[in-house]
Amino acid sequence: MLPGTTAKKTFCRLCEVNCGLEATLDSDGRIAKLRPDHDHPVTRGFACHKGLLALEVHHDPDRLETPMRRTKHGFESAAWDEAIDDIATRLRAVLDAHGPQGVGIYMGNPCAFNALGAMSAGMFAATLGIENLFNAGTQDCANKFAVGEILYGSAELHPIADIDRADFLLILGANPRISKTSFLSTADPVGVLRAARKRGASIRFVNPLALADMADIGKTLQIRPDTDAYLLAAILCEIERTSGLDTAATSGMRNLDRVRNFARAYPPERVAEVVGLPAREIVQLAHDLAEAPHAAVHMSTGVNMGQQGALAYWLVQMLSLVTGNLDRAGGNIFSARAVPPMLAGEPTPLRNTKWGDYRPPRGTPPGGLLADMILDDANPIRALFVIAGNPLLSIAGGDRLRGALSGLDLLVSTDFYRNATAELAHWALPAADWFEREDLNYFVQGVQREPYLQWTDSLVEPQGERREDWWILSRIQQALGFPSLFDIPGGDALKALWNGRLEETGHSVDAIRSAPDGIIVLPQAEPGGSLEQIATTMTGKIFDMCPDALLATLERAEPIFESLSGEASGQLKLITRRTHHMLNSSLQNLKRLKTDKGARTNPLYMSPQDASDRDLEAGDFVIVRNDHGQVIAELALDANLRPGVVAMSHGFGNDRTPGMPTAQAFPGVNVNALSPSGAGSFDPVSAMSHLTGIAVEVLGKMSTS
Ligand SMILES: Nc1nc2c(c(=O)[nH]1)N[C@H]1C(S)=C(S)[C@@H](COP(=O)(O)OP(=O)(O)OC[C@H]3O[C@@H](n4cnc5c(=O)[nH]c(N)nc54)[C@H](O)[C@@H]3O)O[C@H]1N2
Ligand SMILES: Nc1nc2c(c(=O)[nH]1)N[C@H]1C(S)=C(S)[C@@H](COP(=O)(O)OP(=O)(O)OC[C@H]3O[C@@H](n4cnc5c(=O)[nH]c(N)nc54)[C@H](O)[C@@H]3O)O[C@H]1N2
Ligand code: SF4
Ligand SMILES: [Mo]
Repeated sequence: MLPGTTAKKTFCRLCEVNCGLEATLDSDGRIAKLRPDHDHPVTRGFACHKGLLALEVHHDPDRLETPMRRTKHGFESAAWDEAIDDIATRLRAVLDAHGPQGVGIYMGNPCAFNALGAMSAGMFAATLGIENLFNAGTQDCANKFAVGEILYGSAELHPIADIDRADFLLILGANPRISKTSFLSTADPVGVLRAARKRGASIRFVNPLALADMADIGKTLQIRPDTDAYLLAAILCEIERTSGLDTAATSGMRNLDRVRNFARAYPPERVAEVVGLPAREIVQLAHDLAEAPHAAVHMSTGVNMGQQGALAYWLVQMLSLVTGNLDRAGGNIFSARAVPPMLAGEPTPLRNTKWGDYRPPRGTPPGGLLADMILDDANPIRALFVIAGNPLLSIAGGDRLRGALSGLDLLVSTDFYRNATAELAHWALPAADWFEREDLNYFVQGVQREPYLQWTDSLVEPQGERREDWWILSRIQQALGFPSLFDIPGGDALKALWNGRLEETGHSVDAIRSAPDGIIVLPQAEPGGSLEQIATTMTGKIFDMCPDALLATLERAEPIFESLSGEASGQLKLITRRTHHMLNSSLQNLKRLKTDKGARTNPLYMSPQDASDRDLEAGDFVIVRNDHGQVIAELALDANLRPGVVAMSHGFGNDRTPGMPTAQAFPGVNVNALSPSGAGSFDPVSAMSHLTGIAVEVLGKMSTS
């Protein structure tokens, strides 16, 4: 290390791996360098380029440094007092006219990696009585939250694939090389899978996109998009007809009949055409899974974002359970955790709304209703606080959502940048970043392959007038005359709030803060006994394999199956696609990620066969359209895509973001203009949006002119 410099340990908060990092501070106290923490007991020097580029976000001259107020002449810098006063005045007016129903909050994905920010947003909502608490989860994993609540009693309980001990691993809707997994936190997921393969485990991916760069790890079964629930049902059906479901593992459990009757409706021969896989491959998959000594299943966002993510996730639980792999080594296990799961209580009934019934998991309404709820005549949302999010690009709605957000009486964004959503805000408020605040890796508790707790200090003072999200929200609460986190005796809000959740497991903020490098490695939980414990907590009796609250999702399966069966054979389906070059919309302003042409925007990927059938070539501009909207995109070819499937990345569409000039120079298009919104756009049991497997039409641009 150079003289005058100091090294400080921290961890990445861009994705669920939370890689350990080491920052070097120069003699001025500025962060000069960021590198992987090679001494980290769990992540062991693993990190990706995105995590290291967080330093460029920290130093980016385009970052928000002061509160910015939108005026007729564009955005103008203002003092905090002025911002808070104006926000409080406008908010009070909305509360007076509409009550708390007139106010909404949207918590973006980075709230998952901001221990105090997330807590404070919840407290802000509770203090003001705000029920419209939207978050990125309904675009990501609300199906998992819902099934967790209904089956296991908590949105936070998710048995993870025990990769290290499994003999057979089924991985649906995940691309571990690009995204590094979700709801299964492990450093170097590709290396971990490769090690499993080397020791003899069989691995199968299920994905419309062949994961060719992981072909040595496992074969991809190239499923038709948005049909995974039927594949899973058919596997269950084959297991039922071969060996029955009434096994030692399910003995005495409630509602086995419901599971059996559901599975029987979807034999492999019946679903083969809809899922686009030969019946014999499905039968084989069922035998591989059922006959492996230890089999594990991991299902991720590619399935979550289909129309039936909750059904698919429930079926994953059932497959794991009936094959004796749930809560068992080498199967799916409840990982150890230092933050106990928040219990959901009895599943709430479906909420009846004019846009259809839904059950909000964790109280979250469907993101796909945001525009409708703002534009509603009877009970409109008139003020919206967007905390670390970019709903204009990340949720469905396109121009209609833009119009709705633009017409609000108050739109406030707290962010690092004036992103596409913040451009529409009355106030764009400058948030402190990862290096400018303390934090705790709370979100991944319970889904870590190697469980641990990590604390980070703030490494530097917030630059300029940047402030932590909790500070901003607390100032607004205070201005309205409500108690806030500023009132916590001793001023250590993080400690006061998180100690409350940690004490049950015998941990404390002080203990983590003073642990070497702020890390406490937790012993892995011994599998076994969890279902009995869950049943006791939930009903005091026996485990319910199919609680009533799931029936609404089971009932949708047949009508959706019929409509998929009836689709025209040439119907193109648009799926999601993440890339190495982006993290949702978060890194759009980094020049370094825009140097490679392939990374600059978001082309429409198509299989060479589909392109030649349509006389299209790479580089052509095409119109992609459907009933929801239309975008014009450059065509790129990808031979790994199943014919009939096209793919595009979200998080682009920065043509109107002067506050993010690099992003604006390479704007790309908002793929969510093509996603359904409003009534029918979400899964009622989970409020999860439908964002993959969307029917589209692709036209050569010239042909319409
Ligand atoms: N079509 C389609 N749509 C999708 C997806 C898809 O695959 N396809 N994926 C979905 C998924 S999985 C997700 S998670 C969502 C993401 O959706 P969102 O969370 O709405 O959006 P992000 O693009 O992640 O934007 C996060 C914003 O937070 C800012 N930020 C980062 N950290 C902080 C912080 O600590 N504090 C504050 N105040 N701001 C911060 C960033 O600058 C950025 O502007 O998008 C979803 N939308
Ligand atoms: N580089 C990068 N890393 C990221 C992110 C990012 O934007 N960029 N985002 C982070 C976030 S917020 C999240 S939630 C995680 C997500 O992490 P993952 O859930 O692992 O997500 P993806 O890598 O997008 O993998 C989804 C896969 O599903 C496939 N797919 C699409 N539709 C279907 C379908 O109908 N059925 C099946 N079986 N597969 C389908 C897609 O081809 C894709 O390969 O990634 C995180 N990490
Ligand atoms: S894998 Fe995720 S947590 Fe690790 S450095 Fe990359 S973005 Fe950060
Ligand atoms: Mo996500």
